[in-house]
Amino acid sequence: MESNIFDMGKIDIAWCPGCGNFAILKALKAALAELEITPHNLVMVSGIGQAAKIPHYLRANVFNGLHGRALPPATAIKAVNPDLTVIAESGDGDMYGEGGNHLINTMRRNPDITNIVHNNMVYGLTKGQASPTSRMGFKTPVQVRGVAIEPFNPIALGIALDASFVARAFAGDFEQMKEILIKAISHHGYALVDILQPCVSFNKLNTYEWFKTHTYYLDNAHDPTDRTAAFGVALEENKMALGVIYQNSERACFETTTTVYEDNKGPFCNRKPNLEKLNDLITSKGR
Ligand SMILES: Cc1ncc(C[n+]2csc(CCOP(=O)(O)OP(=O)(O)O)c2C)c(N)n1
Ligand code: SF4
Ligand SMILES: [Mg+2]
Repeated sequence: MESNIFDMGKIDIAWCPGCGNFAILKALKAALAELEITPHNLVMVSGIGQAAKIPHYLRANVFNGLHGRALPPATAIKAVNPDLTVIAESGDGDMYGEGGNHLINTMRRNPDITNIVHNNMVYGLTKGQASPTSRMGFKTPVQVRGVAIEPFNPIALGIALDASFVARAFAGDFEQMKEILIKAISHHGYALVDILQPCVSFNKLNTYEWFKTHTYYLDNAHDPTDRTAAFGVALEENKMALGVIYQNSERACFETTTTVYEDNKGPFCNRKPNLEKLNDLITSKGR
């Protein structure tokens, strides 16, 4: 097998054989290597879940946060050291359910981070409850009569909030997934990549075959800078579009608009703490 600078050597991976997470991990490592990013310059941030274990399976700096709370530390890490490549990666339950409020406000804030979501339409780690993206009618040990509400649409949400990069990929297509990840990581601003990922143990509805027959690739006729057209694509019902659906490269990033970089462009993490100011804050004199 071809070696990759992000390989961890012989490690135990706690995913089921056949899980779509393996292909996502491989595609991410290949994309990072092609972009010539180095492990010491990469920070992987995640929450809790099967997908959220991914930072433990590649060589990089890791911040493993609370359930649903990957985006705030990812935003902060990038803000204090804009030279780093920061990837926030978790599952659909973690990012779209528990972390939904952070998702909304991170899209609005537009930090220069990549947000990869393993969308298996189920809670995998906790053994098969419905997630926000579970399809109507999906039966689980908790939703015994089937899910009764429409699934959450992360692509439509991203376009509605003018998230600066919104894409969808499929874990069953390695090459396309890698290409989409390369574009997302290269994008300057917040980039959402929703990856359709089969969970072979707890989702017997949304299988590799189901995803294949319910998706199609956007062709060159689609202009990702056309927000209205992108919104139309996001709302399509029969098949889900794969590829870069929306991109707005005009939006300023959080790191460039935050006041700490107004007069001094050097990374915040390299500055000496202003102890006098800090003391004033603590003693309330600075209020
Ligand atoms: C505050 C809190 N609530 C609930 C849980 C239990 N819990 C752990 S992972 C998880 C869902 C994970 O689902 P998803 O993000 O889709 O990841 P997957 O396992 O499917 O990859 C839940 C509900 C928790 N750890 N913390
Ligand atoms: S439970 Fe599902 S998501 Fe978790 S490792 Fe197994 S197949 Fe993958
Ligand atoms: Mg999930």
